[in-house]
Amino acid sequence: MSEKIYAAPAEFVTRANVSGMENYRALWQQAADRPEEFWGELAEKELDWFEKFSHVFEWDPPFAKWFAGGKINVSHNCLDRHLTTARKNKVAILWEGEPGDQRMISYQELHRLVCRFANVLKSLGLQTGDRAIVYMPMIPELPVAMLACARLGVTFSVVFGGFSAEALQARIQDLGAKVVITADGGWRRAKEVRLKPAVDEALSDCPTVQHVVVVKRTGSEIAMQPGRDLWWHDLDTNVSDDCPAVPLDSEHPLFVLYTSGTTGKPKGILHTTAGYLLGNHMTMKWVFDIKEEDTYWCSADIGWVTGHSYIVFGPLSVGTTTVMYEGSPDTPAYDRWWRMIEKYRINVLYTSPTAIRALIRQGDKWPESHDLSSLRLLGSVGEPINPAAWEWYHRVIGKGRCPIVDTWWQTETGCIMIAPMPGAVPQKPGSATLPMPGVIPDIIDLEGQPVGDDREGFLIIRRPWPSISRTLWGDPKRYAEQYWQRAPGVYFTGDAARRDSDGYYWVLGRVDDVMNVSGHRLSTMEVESALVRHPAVAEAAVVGKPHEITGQAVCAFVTLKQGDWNHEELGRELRQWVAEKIGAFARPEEIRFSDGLPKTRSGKIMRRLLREIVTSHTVTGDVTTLEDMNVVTKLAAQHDED
Ligand code: 7RM
Repeated sequence: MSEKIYAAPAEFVTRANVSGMENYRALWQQAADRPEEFWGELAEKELDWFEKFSHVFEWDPPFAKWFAGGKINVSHNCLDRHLTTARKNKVAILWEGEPGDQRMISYQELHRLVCRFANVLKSLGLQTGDRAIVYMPMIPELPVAMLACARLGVTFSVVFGGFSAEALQARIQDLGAKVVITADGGWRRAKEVRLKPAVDEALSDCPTVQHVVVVKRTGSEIAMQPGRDLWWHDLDTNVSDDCPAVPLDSEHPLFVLYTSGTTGKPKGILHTTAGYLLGNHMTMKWVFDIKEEDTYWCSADIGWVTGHSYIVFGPLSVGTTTVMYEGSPDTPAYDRWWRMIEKYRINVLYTSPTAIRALIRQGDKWPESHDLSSLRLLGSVGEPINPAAWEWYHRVIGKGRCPIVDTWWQTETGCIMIAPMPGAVPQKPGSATLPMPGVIPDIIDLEGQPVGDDREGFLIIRRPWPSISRTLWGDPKRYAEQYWQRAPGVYFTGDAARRDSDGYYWVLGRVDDVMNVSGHRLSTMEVESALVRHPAVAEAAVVGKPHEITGQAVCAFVTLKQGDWNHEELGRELRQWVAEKIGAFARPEEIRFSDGLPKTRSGKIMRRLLREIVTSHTVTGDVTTLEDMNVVTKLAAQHDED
């Protein structure tokens, strides 16, 4: 691991929402010592309530309740409360479509759009407690639909637009949705991603669905089933701009987000109202250090939790300008993002290691041909970021001026758990650093005992925090088993991690991303990290392959930067390289070059599939979260040729 420590420049620290380590420590300690007072005060001060809560926290393990007795509405907190301030005509959503169209929607205008669409939902018979599925491209109507549901207390589930009809159907059925909100299609890589045909296919067996509302985005030919399917723009012609937000219980179900678990059945992670909102609101201020004048961009897709929390609810709750981009970073060319940062003078950029590595692969000439001087803070999420990518991000994008917040969290945690407050906590590349106030992590072994500093183990969190997922939709038993029983009474994250002597957390990946070579525990990430430091390597994924002698052998899948490489020579060089960087025991037995790696739609490398390829030479497990099946087919076929 890198030994370098990066502190924020003095001018950043002076203006930061939290400045200096002492202030961070004081906040954290206060939350640890008196959690109810800490969260109770913040909830009252930072959120707008219709009725104050009577209890801050109730705990019937493993089921938590926060701010019971309170009445509140997320849509009101994201919109209405800004309308009496100077923010009313501030841009709330700054949207750019892939073809280059753009929309700048003020808080006032967004409020109007949300009220109108909430009235549309009402006219279709939706009421508090009903459920809606949202299956849309990255267009402004997507957050409008989410906020309209939240306004009425209609529990929604956003299904990422890249999911198939089959995956969509399973989610509609599990949620028992009354309405599906969709579009004809969206734009990605200059091609149409068609959505409505998948909805039609999914609805062949979804008796609960009464209506489908369709946004016209691409204008392509689609089928509309009379009576069932309705155009958004038709419904929008005859509704009022006025729709009061419904005062909802603090624990009212806000949304369900499905993630794939280890079994075939998707897990519906449930988030409720007040605690979820407070977690997002606070971390926007603490981690992204949001200032009134900021233009903030999270490049995730809203179909992923990062998009829910950090494109929609967190940013709008604090009243910032949130940028939203429909398409892919390479369309029309690899400088699309840098072009947007220059054009809109974006100040904060939040993206993923996988995106960073893909951009590194294209060379520095793309970012270097744009003025990125508006940037003041960078963020990373989704995977451990390897120090080489961190350093590139810091140097080439941040010009050495911008702190990087490496944010560790999960769909289940609702908001950022471990990350630096950038004006307070110096960064070490590859470490998510220190926990947020109210978060008490630890690292334990198989027996549940803390392992102490510098030792690997399971990352757990000792106490519930406001934005923790409340249950799995329709399956409280599975919730208890998966998260609270592996180590009794504490939240089990499923990640491996270690803590160094400064208390910094180094998340190593999912628990099973660990190899055992000749008795040496070796994280796949450590080897990957070494590989991507080699100038020829763009990305690497490492898995353990069964080996008669060493138990497991290291097998590395590698994609290369542009160039003319001799694979045989380079393979030898890379094996030697890893042996030098880590030790001879880590030397990969095999290096396989490929054009791509199997990834989830949110960009996480699916090592599980690679493990299957190297052990059984086929893939039989759940592949519904895979972004591009071709990558796997090619990798499996490549083996047959060997
Ligand atoms: C936000 C999100 C959660 C899993 C988590 C980790 C991994 C996410 C980081 C990270 C190291 C990070 N939600 N992960 N962020 N690992 N450093 N900064 O990604 O539910 O989709 O995934 O992602 O393994 O458990 S998620």
